Amino acid sequence: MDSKLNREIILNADKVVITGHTSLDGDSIGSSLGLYGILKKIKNEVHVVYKEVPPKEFSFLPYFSNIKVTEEDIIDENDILIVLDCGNVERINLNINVDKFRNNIINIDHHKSNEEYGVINWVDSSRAAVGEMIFELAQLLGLEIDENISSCLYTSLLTDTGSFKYSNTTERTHEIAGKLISTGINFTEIHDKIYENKSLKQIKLYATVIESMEMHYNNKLCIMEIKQSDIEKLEAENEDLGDLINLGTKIDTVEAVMLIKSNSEYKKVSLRSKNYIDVCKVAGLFGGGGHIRAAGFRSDLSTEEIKEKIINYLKGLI
Ligand SMILES: [Mn+2]
Repeated sequence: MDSKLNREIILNADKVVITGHTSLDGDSIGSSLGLYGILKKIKNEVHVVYKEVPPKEFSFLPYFSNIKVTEEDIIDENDILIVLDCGNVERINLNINVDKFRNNIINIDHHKSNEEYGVINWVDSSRAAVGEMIFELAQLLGLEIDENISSCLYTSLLTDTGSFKYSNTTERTHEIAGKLISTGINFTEIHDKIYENKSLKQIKLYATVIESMEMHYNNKLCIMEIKQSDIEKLEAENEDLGDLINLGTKIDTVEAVMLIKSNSEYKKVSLRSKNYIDVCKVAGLFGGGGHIRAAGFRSDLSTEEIKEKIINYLKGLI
């Protein structure tokens, strides 16, 4: 950790603004609110600010109602902006003139690709979640982690490790989780709020998608489709669509999954794989991209044309 990251730098600032990356997730928002609770113990002027409205699924978190949403550039000369879980300037969930205020930015992150855009850059890719780093920061500053802060940081650990199952989870992650639990948090409730909170519409969407499943190559390729008309019929919203693709990866024989969301103008296709298919390459066939195990693209081709191209490409590979 950078030794410049100390109590003085916090206390000397006029105000401390905390933000995360765009498309907020559990780590970004959990670590922001956790840090807010920690710094509030020594400073009045601490704010969590995003330009995007935070997802309401995290509204159970302590301090959630203190979040300020604004598109204005609210950083002044003697302020500090702490950016959490955000690898590059483009993803900062706040409008700020980075060139002008570079010396005000503290960048705390665990993405390997972090571009070190701050005056202090604490980047540690061995950390499962930024929530872990905020826990360490509290220790360093000698500030107590109470139950409210623990709920935030536990959410950050839980979501970025997929409930402590991804390979980024370490002994230290579990040690920190243990210390958070010892403050008395209701971890069962946190788990339920995050994972057992689907709306009825969302479950009905599952049914539609499961019904559309088409299997190829000895059940190794699963193709699913959801039409705009299905979504409208159920009066579902975009945020209800998030994890539909995981229905395919749950099948034991499946290696690759493709979910086609179609409306009258274009198709949006999401791709996932489990072990060996590089779906980023598949997306590349259509001008898209992403990661080896998760990728996507948009296309004006018909559903049949997209399917055919992908099925042909995977011949001999899957
Ligand atoms: Mn993260």
